[in-house]
Amino acid sequence: MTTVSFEPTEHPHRRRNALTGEWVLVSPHRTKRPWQGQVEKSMAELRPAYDPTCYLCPGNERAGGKRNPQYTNTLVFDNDFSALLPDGPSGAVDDRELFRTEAETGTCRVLCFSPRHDLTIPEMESGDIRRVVDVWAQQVEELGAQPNIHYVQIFENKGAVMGCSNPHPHGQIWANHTVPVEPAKEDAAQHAYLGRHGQPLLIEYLAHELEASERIVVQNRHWVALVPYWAVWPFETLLLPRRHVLALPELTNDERNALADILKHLTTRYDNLFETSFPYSMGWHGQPTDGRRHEHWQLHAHFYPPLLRSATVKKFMVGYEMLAMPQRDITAEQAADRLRQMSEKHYRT
Ligand code: H2U
Ligand code: ZN
Repeated sequence: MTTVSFEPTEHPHRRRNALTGEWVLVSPHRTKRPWQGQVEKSMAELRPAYDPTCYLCPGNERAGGKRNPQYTNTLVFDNDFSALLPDGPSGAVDDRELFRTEAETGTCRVLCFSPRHDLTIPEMESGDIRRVVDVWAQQVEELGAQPNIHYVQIFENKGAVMGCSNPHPHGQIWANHTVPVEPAKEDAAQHAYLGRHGQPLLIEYLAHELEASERIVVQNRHWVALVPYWAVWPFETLLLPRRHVLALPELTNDERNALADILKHLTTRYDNLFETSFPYSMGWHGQPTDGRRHEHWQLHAHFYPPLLRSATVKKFMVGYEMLAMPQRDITAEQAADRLRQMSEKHYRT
C-alpha cells in the first residue's frame, strides 16, 4: 500500500470552522482549470440617482404609507413589515420537549446607506461609508441598551440573487430578546476557547493568518479581511479588527475611518472579480447586549457572496449541502489569491 502525502490543493479533505464547530468538505481536485471558463458579464445596470418609484429614496412614500424625509446622508426607520414586535408576551409558552415554544420580542429597522439610489458601498466615498459605520455603532448602542434586547444583528442583503428587494443601498437591523442561532454558536466556541487558551479565539486566529498570509485579501492599520480557512461560500470573507474589540460601539474614531476604507476596498475587489455589482449577504457579529462584558468575544463581519465562476454562475447550497454538509471546490487559499489580484480601482470608474 502506498501512502501519499497530503496535498491541500489535490486531496479531498474537510476543514473545521473553529467559530461554529461545523465542518466543510473541500474538493480541490475538481478545479483543475478553475478560471478558464468564460467570464460572462452582467448587463451594466444604469440606475438614476433618484427613482420616484423607490420606497427608500428621499421624500418618497413607503409601502406602508409613511413618507421618507428629505434625508441627506443616512436614514433609519422601523421596518414597516417587522419580523419582530416590541410589545407582547415573552418567555416560555410550551415546555414540552417535542414542541418547545418561546414568545419572542424585538425591533426591526431599515438603514439607508445613502440618499443616492444609484450607489453601492464600493461606489460611495469613504467619508460617506464612515457615516454608515457610525449608524451601525449607534444602533447597537441604542437598541442594545434596552433591557429586553440581548442581541442586535446588523446585516445587508445585496443583489436580487440574495433576495434583496430594492437596489437602493440599504441594510437592516434586527434586535431581539434571545441570542440568535449563529451568534450563539460563535458565543459558545469563543467562550470555550478563551477558557482553554486564555486568549480570545479570533485574536489567536488572526495572528496565525497574518503569519501564514496566504488567505489575507486586504489589510490596513486597524483591519484585516481574509478568506477564512473554513470558508463555505466560494469568496466568503471575514473582516476582523486587529485590536480586541467586543462590539461596534467600542471602535475608535481612527478604527471607524479605517473600517470605511477597508469596506470600500474589499467590496471594490468583489465588484471587479466578475465586473458586476457583486451580490452578498454580510453582517456583524459582536458580543450579546445583555449588559455584561463578554471578554471571549471578538467583533467581526462575515461576507457571504453566492457567485462562483461569473456574474451569472451562482453556487447553490443544495443536495449534499442540504442533506450532509457544505462542500466547495476552489480552496480558500485560491479564492484569496483571486481577490488579492483584483485592483482597488472600481471597474466602472
Ligand atoms: P431587503 O434588505 O432584503 O431588501 O429587505 C428590505 C426590507 O425593507 C424588508 O424587510 C422593508 C421590508 O419589510 N420595507 C419597509 O420597511 N418599508 C417599505 O416601504 C418596503 C420595504
Ligand atoms: Zn432609491
